[in-house]
Amino acid sequence: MPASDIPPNHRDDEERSVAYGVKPSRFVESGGEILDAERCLEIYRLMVRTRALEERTIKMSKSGEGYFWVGGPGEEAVNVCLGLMIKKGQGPAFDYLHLHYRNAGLLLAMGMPMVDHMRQMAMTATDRHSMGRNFVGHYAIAAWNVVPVTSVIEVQYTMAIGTAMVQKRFESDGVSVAVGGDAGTAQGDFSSCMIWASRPGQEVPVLMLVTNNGYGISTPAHTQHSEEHISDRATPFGIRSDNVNGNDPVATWRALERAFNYCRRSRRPYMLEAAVSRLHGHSSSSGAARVGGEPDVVKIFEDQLIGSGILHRELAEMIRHDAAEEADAAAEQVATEPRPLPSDVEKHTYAPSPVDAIYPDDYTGLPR
Ligand SMILES: Cc1ncc(C[n+]2csc(CCOP(=O)(O)OP(=O)(O)O)c2C)c(N)n1
Repeated sequence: MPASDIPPNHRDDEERSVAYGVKPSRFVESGGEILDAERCLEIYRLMVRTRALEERTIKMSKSGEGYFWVGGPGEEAVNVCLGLMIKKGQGPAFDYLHLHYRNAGLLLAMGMPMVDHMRQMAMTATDRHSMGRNFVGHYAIAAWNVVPVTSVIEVQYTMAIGTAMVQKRFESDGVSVAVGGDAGTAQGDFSSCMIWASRPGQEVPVLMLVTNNGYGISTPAHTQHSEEHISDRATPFGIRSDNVNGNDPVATWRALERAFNYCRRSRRPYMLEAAVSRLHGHSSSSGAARVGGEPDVVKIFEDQLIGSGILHRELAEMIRHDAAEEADAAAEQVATEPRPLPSDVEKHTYAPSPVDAIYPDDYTGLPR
């Protein structure tokens, strides 16, 4: 986009420039792309909040305040940009989300309060996603079309076909977004998704997003993949594809924007692969200690914004401080909340359904 097309923004920037004597840019240029300053600051703030949430939950896994940890430090840019683009709502007129277990930033960008994530981490009875029965990051929000996340990797790609078919049938502009890691793409569900999404004349609007962090638990991707990019696999299926540096929020925003525009308008599939870092290993099972040598997308973006005069170091510190306080307060809140009772174990296996003649209230599948 030429700089002249970028809407003038920026009373805030002007105020900052007076305060700090810096002449701010009205946009950030990176990876051959350009994004306006206001949007960059919004993305930055959400990335910082996501990182604070992830770091606090890692601490919970070590302190005994929570249990198993898995999450997405290093994937903040992809998640936040994606979350800000979602057409949020319930039913086929809106986007459906078929996620895996590293998407906290996406949900925060959509407006989820931190405490909703913390409750799952602490497995409290108040956890809105699973009532304390599932791992952290395994969201389920009917009102936002967030299809329950399962620990069984890759099945989300085949489920996305179903919701995309419904969206196409309803002639909406909704997109079914499926997100997963690189290793999982070796599974059949990923191929099934490509086949079903690209049937001639029956294509469906699935956005297949692959976050490639270079590992499947402890197996390095380069020992498993001979293709240069996973996204190259889309070509023989006639699926449009691209790959992007997920450590570059500006380039990531633009790549996602192109992907969404294509799926919304053409009602066809698109595959985007984002190269991301894995900053704390696979999960708490491998210790979740900070890994050295991986690029840190939050730090990279912060330096870019400071270099462009859009962000001042003191303001960055304030944003980080506020985010850490917010995460601490959420962790403190859930510490005193009730845990599930053993007597509840058979409840809530399926959602109550008035059309279920036998178990309209709470079908557990078990004899009463
Ligand atoms: C069907 C299935 N097979 C194996 C596993 C065990 N498992 C959990 S995470 C994981 C690695 C996934 O790696 P990748 O798809 O690259 O995603 P990442 O965790 O790196 O984001 C595996 C093999 C699983 N959960 N489900």
